[in-house]
Amino acid sequence: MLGDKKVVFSGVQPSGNLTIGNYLGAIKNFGAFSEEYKCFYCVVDLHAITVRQVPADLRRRTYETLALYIACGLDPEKNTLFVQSHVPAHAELSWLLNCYTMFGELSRMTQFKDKSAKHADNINAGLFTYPVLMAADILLYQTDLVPVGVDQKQHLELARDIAGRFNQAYSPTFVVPEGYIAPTGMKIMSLANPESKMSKSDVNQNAVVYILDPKDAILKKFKSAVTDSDTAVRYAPAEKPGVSNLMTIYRCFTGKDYDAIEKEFEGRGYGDFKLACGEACADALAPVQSEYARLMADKAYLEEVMKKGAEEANYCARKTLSKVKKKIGFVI
Ligand code: AQP
Repeated sequence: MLGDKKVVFSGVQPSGNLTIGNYLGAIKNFGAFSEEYKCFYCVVDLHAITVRQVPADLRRRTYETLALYIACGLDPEKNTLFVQSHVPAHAELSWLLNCYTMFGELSRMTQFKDKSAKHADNINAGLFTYPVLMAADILLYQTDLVPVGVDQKQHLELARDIAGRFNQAYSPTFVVPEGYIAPTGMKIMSLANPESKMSKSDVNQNAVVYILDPKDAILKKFKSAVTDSDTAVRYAPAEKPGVSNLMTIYRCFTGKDYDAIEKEFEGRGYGDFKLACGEACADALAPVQSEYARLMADKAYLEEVMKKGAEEANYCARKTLSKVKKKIGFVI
């Protein structure tokens, strides 16, 4: 709680161009909390460097991610929007929490296993302790609710365990956060390989629809999406993962449920269905894209938002950090 409001925290890494997975699984749902909760939405640049980044790209994407937050409906007057590295308490608390996190716990994290396999030449310690930094992000703001995609559920569980362990070792210090997984977005899968998550760092551009893709690229990507040799538009994730993934995307963009979608495309082939998916996606993203273009032309405004956000976030974060240091026994 902060004042009389419960707290929401979430973040997105500026590690690539944001995808419709990031949009449907996370950002699109953030705005719904702004009235009822005190919301902190962070551009998590410290997390992004667990994978090697080109400096100029990282800097540009930090602005882009912030602009996308706003373009997707997050009003900086109602939400604290900030950049993680502008609030030193994240890195500091992360070190402290490292000492309350077990090696075995981190070894079990599936994201670590996946990313180590993907980046075998750079399995750095940051990749391993990533979930501890994520726990610090969340716990610093005494967060009640964390809206994330289902892929982050395991990290969130760990954050809860770390909070509980610290509270038990000393006395209640952290709110133990709950996750909020959007009922529709869940996990958007790659268009080229529906068995794996759609990821912004995927090297196959056709597998991923970016929020900023122009309409013709969106239509083309949906047209070439992997389906199956059947022709029926039917929701059956195990049997028809490609079509089911497209149905989830169509459902998220149109609000229609799976039964309605099956009826709508009964007796029609995949071609019609894929075109409808592409159209629905492009139509929904068009207003986000034009607002984004307007914001990116006003860098001074984005810098103002970052500065104000960092001040608000620093104020709250420092309070928690000094409480933690006292409990541990540091002279402060
Ligand atoms: N495919 C997805 N479906 C649903 N939700 C997703 N999210 C990411 N991909 C999907 C959610 O987006 C938020 C921000 O993710 P992130 O930037 O912190 O990192 P990530 O989960 O590792 O996302 P990516 O796109 O896969 O990035 P890279 O390729 O850099 O690793 C999170 O809430 C996440 O759940």
